[in-house]
Amino acid sequence: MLNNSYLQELLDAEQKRQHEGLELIPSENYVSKDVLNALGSVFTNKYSEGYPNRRYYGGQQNTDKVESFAIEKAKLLFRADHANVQPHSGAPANEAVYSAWLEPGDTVIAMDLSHGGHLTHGSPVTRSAHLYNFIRYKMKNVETGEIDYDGLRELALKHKPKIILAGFSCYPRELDYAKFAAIGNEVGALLMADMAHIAGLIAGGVAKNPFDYGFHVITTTTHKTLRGPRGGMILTKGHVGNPLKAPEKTIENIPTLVDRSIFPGMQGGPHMNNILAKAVAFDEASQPAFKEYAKQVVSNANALANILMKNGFKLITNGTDNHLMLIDVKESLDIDGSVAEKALDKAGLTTNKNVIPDDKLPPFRPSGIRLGTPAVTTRGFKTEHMEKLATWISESLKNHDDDKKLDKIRIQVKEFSSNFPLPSDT
Ligand code: DSN
Repeated sequence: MLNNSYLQELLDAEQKRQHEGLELIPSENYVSKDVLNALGSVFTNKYSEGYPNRRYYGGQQNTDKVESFAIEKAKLLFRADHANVQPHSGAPANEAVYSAWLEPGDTVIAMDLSHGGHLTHGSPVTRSAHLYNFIRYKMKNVETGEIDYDGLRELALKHKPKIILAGFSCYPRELDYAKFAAIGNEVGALLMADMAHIAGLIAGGVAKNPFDYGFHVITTTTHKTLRGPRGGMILTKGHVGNPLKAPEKTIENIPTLVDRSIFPGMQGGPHMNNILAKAVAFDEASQPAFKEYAKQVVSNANALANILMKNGFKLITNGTDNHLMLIDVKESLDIDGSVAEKALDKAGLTTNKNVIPDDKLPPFRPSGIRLGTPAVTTRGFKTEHMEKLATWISESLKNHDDDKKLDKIRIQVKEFSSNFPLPSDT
């Protein structure tokens, strides 16, 4: 219990919200009790600037072992040569790679935000976009989700990017990494993949691993499908050189360049409680049960997408290959994503409004809502439960202005959810 009753009330209210509703935001998940315990552990008291066996503070006999454990587990999970587990989240992980490899003004080719890319892939509102020159590629066909690889190659030949970035935060299909790699190799670009959304699917063996196609760097968050604490990580090929000598900018030196870019380049002390929790989560993701989880996430998403489409909803790319889907609520029901998000919230179903490709509506009331299955799968939902979920989504959206109806659905959601405990309850 917290001493401050106001803060305890807020914590209780959030516990209740998470128990009684269903989390459908595809970038969220429910962590295990062990991950929560690690986050709330005394490692939060410790400063550990530097890396294992090269710290600027004493008392590192335990932190060094924890961080080394997390690094080795991450390398094994993703078939990486090197892992930096210190990034505080995904945005600093991406910035650290840019800063390790680029000079101001250099060019990066990345996916357009409205076609599924992320803010940190060059959205004009970010600091990186002021420092570097971002060029965007898009889908060629929004009905199938096929990326315009010919257009991407033309852009690469014309602009000679230093980085080609594959990755997304709202793209429901699998990328063709071999095509990215062929284009990147032709122009001598660093091949970087931002796998924040699908890291757990890669670890669980149900999504392709960009390293198998010649990529040099993967960035990710650790809290989405990977089901760890909020945080980031950079995985690389290459070899760690002399940490005291400024390395030349070669692909072989990427591990050293990245390490120096994170610390001391842009972060100070790593959050060791968080790194302990990452170590726990990577260990959990190495277990056979995690493979089953990852498989179930994808089967559930596929089932949910198909039922929603059968119920007349328009999905961007007409389905999904991964854990997420994007409903065009403007075309489906002539409402905007903000109205949809609010209605679903009232029914106890948490989603987020999202732009659709080349959206004509603004980001605060875009045409879509994004949803996914990582969290409900953690609670034990199987494909046979997707029909019920799809009916609630569909009924809530169709009755978005009927509070009585939404409240009825919320009670049904609450009753049903009570059969599916959070992992931290058990
Ligand atoms: N905010 C994350 C997401 O929801 O996809 C990306 O950073």
